[in-house]
Amino acid sequence: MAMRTRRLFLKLLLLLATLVLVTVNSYVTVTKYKIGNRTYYEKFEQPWFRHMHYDHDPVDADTKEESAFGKHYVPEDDVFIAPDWNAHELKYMGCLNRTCVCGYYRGHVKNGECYLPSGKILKRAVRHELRSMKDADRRQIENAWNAMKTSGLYNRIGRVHKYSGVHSGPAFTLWHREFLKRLEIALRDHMNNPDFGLPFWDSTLDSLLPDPKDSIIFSELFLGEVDDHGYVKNGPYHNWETMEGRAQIFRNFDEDDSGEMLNDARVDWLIQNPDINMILGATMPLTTCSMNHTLDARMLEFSHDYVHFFVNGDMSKSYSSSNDICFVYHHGMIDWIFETWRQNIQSREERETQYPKSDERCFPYWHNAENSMPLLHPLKNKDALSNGYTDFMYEYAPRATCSKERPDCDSPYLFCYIPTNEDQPPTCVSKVRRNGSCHGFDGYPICYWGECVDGKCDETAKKTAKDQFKKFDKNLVPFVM
Ligand SMILES: *[C@@H]1O[C@H](CO)[C@@H](O)[C@H](O)[C@H]1NC(C)=O
Ligand SMILES: *[C@@H]1O[C@H](CO)[C@@H](O)[C@H](O)[C@H]1NC(C)=O
Ligand SMILES: *[C@@H]1O[C@H](CO)[C@@H](O)[C@H](O)[C@H]1NC(C)=O
Ligand SMILES: *[C@@H]1O[C@H](CO)[C@@H](O)[C@H](O)[C@H]1NC(C)=O
Ligand SMILES: [Cu+2]
Repeated sequence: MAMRTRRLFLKLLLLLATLVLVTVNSYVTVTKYKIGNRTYYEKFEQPWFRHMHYDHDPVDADTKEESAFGKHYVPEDDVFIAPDWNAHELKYMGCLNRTCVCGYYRGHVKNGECYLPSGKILKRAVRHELRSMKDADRRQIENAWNAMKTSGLYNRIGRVHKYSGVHSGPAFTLWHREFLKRLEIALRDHMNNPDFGLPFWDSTLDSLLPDPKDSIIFSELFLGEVDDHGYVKNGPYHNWETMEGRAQIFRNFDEDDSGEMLNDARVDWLIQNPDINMILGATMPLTTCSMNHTLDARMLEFSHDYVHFFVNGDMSKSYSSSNDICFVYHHGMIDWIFETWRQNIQSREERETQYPKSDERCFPYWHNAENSMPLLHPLKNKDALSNGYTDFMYEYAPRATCSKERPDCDSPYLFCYIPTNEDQPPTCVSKVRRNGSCHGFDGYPICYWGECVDGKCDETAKKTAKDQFKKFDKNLVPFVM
């Protein structure tokens, strides 16, 4: 009898563990079918997607011309302002090492080092996740962006993406790598301490939240909140005039069901993937392509798309996405995935040579290794495979991690989530903003302000002693433009 009770108890425990696992570490997507007069539901449990996705199909070869075969669309009523670099920028923006770029900062080269006018030596820029930087350091970067916005430099560089960003194929990752490198060169020139590089937004930190748009990342401390119409109403990027002259950035959460954050399952799948096509493969192949890879919905470019769809608004279209700082920070994360994959899978030599084969039946010539990157002269697509980017120009700070023994993510904006299932490692998760959903995380310090009451972060509720891991930043003052 005692034995039976024990077994039952163990069974119950197992069931409970499974339930928790299902709610937090995997998603159930449902497809509805109508056959005859009846409705059927097909349920699919997996760790990759919150929502079902439309199929990514090859492009019909007959529509090659009308589909523009991968070129991105600009609305007909767009008022064209020609993008370009000035003479000073043209001289330095293509640089892949620090002695080359030194003149951009009006420094001088001595013994192979670049000495800045301040006397400091130019180092590799360190790129941090937004929530893993000190507030004062992030402030400095926000001020630099705002100076670039005010002077028109940000929008001028934004137009380089608007009119010539390359998408839907092998050059996508490389074109954006080079674009971010240039934006970072300009950004560092506007900072007192140029040791910091372009920060990035690791949306896997938001993926486990019951409602990722309630993450602290969308509070006035980071990317800003939106008003009832979707216009960014506070934070460092408040009143950011778009390239088209609108007074604010526009975000339209919940507009597109395909939208979702990156998550660990997807990122792990990518950074360990032996198939180069999952990272650099054609995402819009023609039907005439003798496909050597499936159009897996987890391919890097597709995975990247869903975050654009999640934020939506300006982020939903390639011609307008550079209006939103989310674009810059999200692409920083895409570049982190690319770099981590390079380090995990390729040798130094392979990193600079492996590239999907040119084939007109698969993707247009502008994706070929030998093609010049539009508006990123003098570089060709294959030049962006160079080890110079991360040997000399920038590096990534390690990701925030935590463990049972050290349940701390070294940030007041993150907490350590410890799954009850022993198979699942503890992981850092973003805190939630005011009135955001904290459902399912009882006992965790999930609310940045206040307490989790009835599944919502209540700013007026008092903190309790159980918030043992919470660190307060007393010097934090809300950003005021
Ligand atoms: C489906 O429903 C319609 C309307 O109720 C009915 O006329 C039809 O016979 C039904 N068809 C089948 C296959 O049951
Ligand atoms: C730095 O870049 C310049 C310009 O591309 C190149 O001529 C030079 O050889 C590079 N130096 C190093 C150390 O790679
Ligand atoms: C696919 O593989 C075939 C046979 O190995 C090759 O001829 C073709 O070029 C490959 N296509 C692509 C797009 O890599
Ligand atoms: C949070 O919700 C309460 C109650 O609905 C409301 O009074 C308050 O204005 C909200 N706060 C914010 C910052 O939205
Ligand atoms: Cu783009």
